[in-house]
Formats: sequence, C-alpha cells, structure tokens
Amino acid sequence: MTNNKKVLEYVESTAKLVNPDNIVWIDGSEAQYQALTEQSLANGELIKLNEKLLPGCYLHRTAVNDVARVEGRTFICSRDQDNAGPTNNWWNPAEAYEKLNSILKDSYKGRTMYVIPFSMGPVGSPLSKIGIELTDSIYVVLNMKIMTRVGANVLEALGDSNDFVRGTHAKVNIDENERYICHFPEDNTIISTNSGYGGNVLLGKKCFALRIASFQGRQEGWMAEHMLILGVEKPDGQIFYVGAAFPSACGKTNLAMLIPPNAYTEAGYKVWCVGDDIAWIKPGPDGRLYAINPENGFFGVAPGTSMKSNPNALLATQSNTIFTNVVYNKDNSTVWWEGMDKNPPANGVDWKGNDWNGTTSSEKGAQPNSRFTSPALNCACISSEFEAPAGVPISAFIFGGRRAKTTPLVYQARDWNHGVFVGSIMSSETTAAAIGATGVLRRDPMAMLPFCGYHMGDYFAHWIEMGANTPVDKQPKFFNVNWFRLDENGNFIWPGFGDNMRVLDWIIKRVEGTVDAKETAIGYVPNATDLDITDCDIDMPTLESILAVDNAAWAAEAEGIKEFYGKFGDRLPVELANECENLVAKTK
Ligand code: GTP
Ligand code: SPV
Ligand code: MN
Repeated sequence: MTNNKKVLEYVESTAKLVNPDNIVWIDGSEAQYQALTEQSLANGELIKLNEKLLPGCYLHRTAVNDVARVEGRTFICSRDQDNAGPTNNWWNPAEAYEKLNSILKDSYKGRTMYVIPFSMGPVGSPLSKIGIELTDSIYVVLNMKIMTRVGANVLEALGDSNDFVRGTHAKVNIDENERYICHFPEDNTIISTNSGYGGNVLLGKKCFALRIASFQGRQEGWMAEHMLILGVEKPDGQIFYVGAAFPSACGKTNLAMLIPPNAYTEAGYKVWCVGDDIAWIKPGPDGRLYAINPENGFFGVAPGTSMKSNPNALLATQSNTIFTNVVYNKDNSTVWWEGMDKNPPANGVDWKGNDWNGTTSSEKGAQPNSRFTSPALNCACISSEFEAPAGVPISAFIFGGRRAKTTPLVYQARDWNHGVFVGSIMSSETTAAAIGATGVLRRDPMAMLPFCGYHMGDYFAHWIEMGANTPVDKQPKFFNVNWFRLDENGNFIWPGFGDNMRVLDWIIKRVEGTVDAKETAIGYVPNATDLDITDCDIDMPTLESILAVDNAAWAAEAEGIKEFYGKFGDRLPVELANECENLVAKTK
C-alpha cells in the first residue's frame, strides 16, 4: 500500500519482533471492515446488536481487570528525566525499550498484525498529523476507524515523509502486571502492552493527540489540549467558538453537545459541536488562535447519558456505534446503562457477562467507565466547520473541574497570564475514567495532568509564551466554571447540562463586552441578575450562594497552590508565581 521506506521499515522491524502469522494493511474500504467485523463476531470479541433498533452497532466486553486508563503504568520515556517533570512517571528509554521488547517478543504468534495508517485531523489539513498503529486487536481496528481517519489516502498524504507517529499495541495476555503505556516523545513512538481498553490502546487518542502532540506543539509553536470545542450561534447568525478543558468524566461531551433551554432556542440560539475531548490550537494568519478537533468520533462515557441529559449524544449512539462494558438486553439485543432511564432490562447481562436485571445484585450493570464509540457525523449538532482544514477561531478558553465547594459557578480571569494561572490551579475530584480511588481532590492543571508529554513547568511556560505571541486584541478570554457544587445533603446545586447555556451566554457577553461583572480576589464574577435564570430550577439566593467568593477559603487554596507550585522548582514561570502572590494579597 506504500513505498514509504520508513513506514515499511517500522512495520517490518516490529513484525520481526512480535512474529505475527500474517500482516494485514487497513485500507479504509467498507469490504475490509465488514470482513473484520464478521471475524470478531465469530470469535466473540463483538456481539451484534438489534439491526432494526441499533443498525451497525456492536457490544464489546473488556477483561474485568482492564476497564480504564492506568495512570500509574503510563510513562514518559524522555532521554533526560528532568524533561518528564515531577507530575509524570519517567522511565529511562533504553531500559523501557528493553523491557517492552521482551514483552512484545513473539507476542503476535498465532495472531494477525493489523497496520492502521491514520490521520489526526482532516487528511491533508495543515494542522493534521499522521500515525501508524500496529495492533493485534480487531476491536482496536474498528474503533480507530470511528475515532480517526483511516486508510490508503492517509499513506498517500504522508508520501515518503518520515513525519509520522509510530504506535505499537499488543494485547499479549492482558496481564495487569505487564501493562505499560509508554511514550518516547523524542522518537515519535508509543508502545502499549497488555491492555484492550480504549484510552490505553486507541493510540491516536490520549497517547498521540495529547502526550506526543503536546511535546510536538511546544517545539512547533502550537498547543494540544484536553478540550472540547463548541460554537454558540447567536440569533443574528454570529458564531463564537470556545475551547473548554475539564478533567476526564467532568462534562466535556455533555457541554459540547448542549441543547439550550427553550427560551434560548426560541430566540434563535444554537450550539454546534466541533469536538468533545481534544483540541489542537495554532495561530492563524490573522493572529487569532484556531482550533481543530483531531478526532473523527466520540469515545464517550455511557452512564448518565440519557434523552434528558444529552439527547444529541444518545441519538448519535443509535447507529454504527461500538459499546464497551454496558448492559446487554437479551430480550431485544439492545443496550442499557445506569442513568439512561429507570428501567433496567428484565433479562439483562451485566458488563462482566453475568445475568443481571437491576435487582439480582447490588452491583452496577454497566461499568462506571463504560463507553460508546460513535462517528462524529452521527451527531445532530455537529458543526459545519468540523472538517474545516483551518479550524475555528477561539474566543474563549474555559477551565473547570468537580469541586464540591470553594470554586464559584463561573468567573473570568483578568488577562492571559491570569488565565493561565486559573488553568494551572485547576483541581478536581477523581473519576472512574482512570483506575484508582474516585472522588479524591487533586490538582489537574488544564485537565492535562495525565496527558502532558513533558515537564508541566515547561508546559505552563509554553502557555505563557503562546499568549505573549498573540496580540492582546486577538487573545481569547479565560473563564473557569464549576457545575458540581454540592449542598449539605450532597446534591448538585446547579442544574447543569442544558442550563449551562446560561453560563455560556454570560461568557459570550463578556467576550463581546456587553455585560458588567464584579471584581473579586479571584477575578470577575457575574452579578447574579446578569445570569438569565428564566424557567431554571434555581432561585436567586441559591444562585448568589454559588457565585460568592469566600476569601478565607481562597487564602487556604493559595497555600495549597504554593505547595503544588513548589514541585516545579525553577521551571515554574515567574508570571505564575507572581499571580499566586497576587491571590494571596487580594484575599487578605
Ligand atoms: P471524558 O470522555 O472522560 O474526557 O469525559 P467528559 O469530560 O467528556 O465527561 P462527560 O460529558 O462524559 O460527563 C461525565 C459525567 O458527568 C456524566 O456522568 C455526566 O452525566 C456528568 N455531567 C456532565 N455535565 C454535567 C453537569 O452539567 N452537571 C452535573 N451534575 N453532571 C454533569
Ligand atoms: C478520558 O479519560 O479523558 C477519556 C477516555 O476521554 S480515554 O480515551 O480512556 O482517555
Ligand atoms: Mn477525555
């Protein structure tokens, strides 16, 4: 399929090591996908769902020990340990290659090697990048088909260039003690062993589009961020694009596909989804920052997705979708998960493959990090700019996390550097998207803690530099949101989901300069009366309570920030240290 010597060398040398029975190049043709699907149905890797109700849809179950990203086993193998920084696991590349090669050796025996040429971003866009993933999993092939642009045309676009990311994935035997997700930024290389779970094995996603790409972006003057991209269309037809970074399972997919409350829709507001997880951002010819979504599909959290919370996402899963670790309904070959509706199937099978109907056991039927993989073009609100090679101009960056207390519903940073500070101090309660305890508060700067491919101090410096290189009048404005404030009974105070439109509305008015705000120690906070809460399930005093800034709590927060910043030593940009001092002074 190609004469590219570097690609052929990569495939041949890896094949020599892993020793497959045969090698299949994925050409992107429907006939090939069809044949692979048939094969995975025959071997049980996929279960066919109801062709009438869910055409082209399949269910997959992972091993029970393999249901989420493994941050403790994810490594940045830079030549110099200092370049991985204090927030990443580092592994000496020579030692890592040696260990990984010993795991990979002969691991494809009796298996097929699939060669997947894929493009992150529209094929041929100046913002796109190419990768080759080698895998022994048909599930990976079929998911990569949905999540990226795959096929012979990618190799054509690559030509004889050596500028591609090399990704090798081997299931081996899903031994969690030999599971490694390793990145070699200086070699454009990723190696993933002993997993079959999405984020660990769909190497275009977090491994390439964030960890490797963040490293590339710093060298090449652009940014790879864990951000959704959406456009808010106003009644006059003007569209404002925003990029929003929330940690895993903190609401990106939901916000990206938001359906505005009735009054907004009737007035002519629309929300368009460009991306739900990753943004690549680069200065455009007019000096503004432009973003593309490098992905081609959604790998979304299933639990909680319903006709009420996110109808666009639910409807997008109704065809050509692969479900992973959800409940199977034996009566009609459909799927179910917690939070879809209140009616678990009477004859269901849980994510582990056991009979389950919601009362047979106290355990959940769907794994909390169960997911759907759906084509982006399935989404009713997909932006007409989704494939635009130049991307969309960004008017605002929004950061946000899960904070039961302290962080108000929304606030605006004073300027770029303060905005970088606000992103860098993000903290959020951990979720089921990664293995480990959930609900633990941790710092997660720009939602990139698990995804930054180099020293986080240098990453902050890169953000500062991107601002310095962007004329002030072209810079996006920065905001922070928190949909997750809890009352004393542990209930969410803010109704969230579609009602988040009310906050987006305020954000856009701030970008336009048409609404006032209150200056506080942490930045600009809305006057409660400037948020439109018509027909919204919250009253004014409650809204005021989640907009309030508690200086004592922020003074304590500043102490925590200083401690966190201490990790970065002299790689912490002085601009951020100054912002922190500023916060201390303002909360006094
Ligand atoms: P990743 O794919 O892991 O990066 O997650 P994500 O950031 O796209 O999160 P997603 O939109 O899938 O939401 C994760 C969980 O948060 C789901 O259970 C949602 O129901 C819940 N959620 C999303 N938005 C809101 C909101 O505005 N309020 C509340 N209370 N919950 C929300
Ligand atoms: C996340 O965890 O942020 C995800 C899912 O989007 S994964 O692909 O597993 O990274
Ligand atoms: Mn994510």
